[in-house]
Parts: sequence; structure tokens; C-alpha cells
Amino acid sequence: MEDRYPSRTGEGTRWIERKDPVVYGRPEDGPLSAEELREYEAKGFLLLRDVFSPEEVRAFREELRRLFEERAHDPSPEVVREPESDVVRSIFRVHRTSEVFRRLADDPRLRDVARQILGSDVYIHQSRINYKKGFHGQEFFWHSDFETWHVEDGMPRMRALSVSVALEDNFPFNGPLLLMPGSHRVFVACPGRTPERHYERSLRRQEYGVPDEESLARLAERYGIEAAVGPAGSVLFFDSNVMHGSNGNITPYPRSNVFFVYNSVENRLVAPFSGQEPRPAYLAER
Ligand code: 6CS
Ligand code: FE
Repeated sequence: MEDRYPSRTGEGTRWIERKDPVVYGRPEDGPLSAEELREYEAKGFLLLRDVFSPEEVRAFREELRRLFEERAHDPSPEVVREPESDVVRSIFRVHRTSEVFRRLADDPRLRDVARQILGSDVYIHQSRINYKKGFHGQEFFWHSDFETWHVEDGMPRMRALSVSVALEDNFPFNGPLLLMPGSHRVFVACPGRTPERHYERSLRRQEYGVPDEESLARLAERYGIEAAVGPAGSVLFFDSNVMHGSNGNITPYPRSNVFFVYNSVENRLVAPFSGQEPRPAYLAER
């Protein structure tokens, strides 16, 4: 298949204009209003408050804690640790291993929005819980998720989105997600070539698939940076290609959230554009 977004081909940084729509559906398809769709289209993300009640959030948080305790010493690759310690950072594939999160992935408050934005039926490409523990949680450097999913998983087009459900209050100071509004319109081809089995390291600390500092400075200059702050129960929908990252958490307040990536059924994965073996199903369901 033709590679519309070549990256990590050894040719260095290149800016490629987005060749795919951002919003595929219409306001009539609901649940988002025309105004909400416009905001998502312009910024590449949309934050909705009070989507889940305090009781629901409490139940999700309990499930997250339970999973983190249960799997603290689990050697499975689905359990990813902090770059410099054994503290658990992420657990992948929770929509398959937890009944609570399986149901959440199916909740119309998330799935119907994904359907509307992507203009088709959707399926879960990836899920995970992140627990950015107070004092211990480290940063995620700037990246576009699509860059990785395209190169390492063979996702052909930009027709996927992430949903992040906040299970704790996200303050400006406990490492909330930082996004560059509007950056989803440009694809930044990254330098270098992907090492074999890159994902074994990249989920702890990503070194390939990150733009060079000059591009990041230019992007920040052009688009600015916004922090996704809001109380527990808020939901952030964000485009697969928006530039984002987050700082470490030196406060006592954890920042935990659940992520689901919905992909359009019309955007099924093909062979990875790196030419390498596809990543395992816990990172990219086929
Ligand atoms: O490699 C991945 O698929 C992922 N990595 C990051 C840093 N964000 C999104 C996704 O979970
Ligand atoms: Fe990401």
C-alpha cells in the first residue's frame, strides 16, 4: 500500500500536510453538537466535563488500583514500568482483561462520540490504564500517536482517536496531558530508523518517533500549548495526530486515567510501514 506519511526512513525531519479529514461524521449523527465538532476539528481535541458521575469514577478508580496491585509483580509485557524504577506506569489491553473497563470501552458516552467523529463503526485498537503516581510518575515526551501506529502497526490513514477518562483531578501541576491545538494538521516525519522490537523500550521512554527539537519549537510557536486540566470524570477526545506529551509528577497527587483508542473499521491495519514485524496484539489489535 502507498505510504502517504513516510517517517523514520532515514531521511530526517519533514513536514507533511495532513491528507485526511479530521471529522468524518455530521452533527445530525449526534451526540456532539455542531459547535463541539467544530472545536474538535479546529484544535484536534475536545474536553468534556462531568461525563462520569463521582460514583462511577470511584468504581473505575477502585478497579484501576486493584489491577495495579494484582499486577505489581507480573512479568507480562502488558505491564509497563517507569524508565528508572519498577513502579508500574501503564497496563495495556484492559478492555480484554477487566470486565469494568470492557464495559467502559463500550459505553455510548465514549463509543458514540468516536463513531460520530470517525463517521463509521469503530473498534478498539489499543487500551491502557496509566497511573502517574505521586512523586514517581515520569514524563511522556512529545509525539504524535499516529506516527507510531502508522510506522509500527500499519495504520494507513488518520481515522482514529484516543479517549482519556480522568480518574483523578487533573491540575496544571500533576503532569496533565499537554497538547498543541491545531498541530494535527501537520504530520512531522521523524528522524532515524526504528530499531527491532522498539516497543520493548519505547513505552517506558520513547526515543524514536519523536520530532527533533527545532520542529517542536516551531510547532509550539505556531500552535501554542494547552494543558488538559479538569476534574475527575472529565473526558478528553483527541485526534490520532495531535502533538502531545506530559511532564513528570513531583506532586503527591496521582494522575490516573484510562485510555481507549478507537479506530474506524474502514481503517484496518495493514503491514507496518517500517517493513518490520507487526507489534503484538496487546498494543495493536488486528
Ligand atoms: O506506542 C504506542 O502505541 C503508544 N505510545 C505512546 C507514547 N502514546 C500512545 C500509545 O499508547
Ligand atoms: Fe500518546
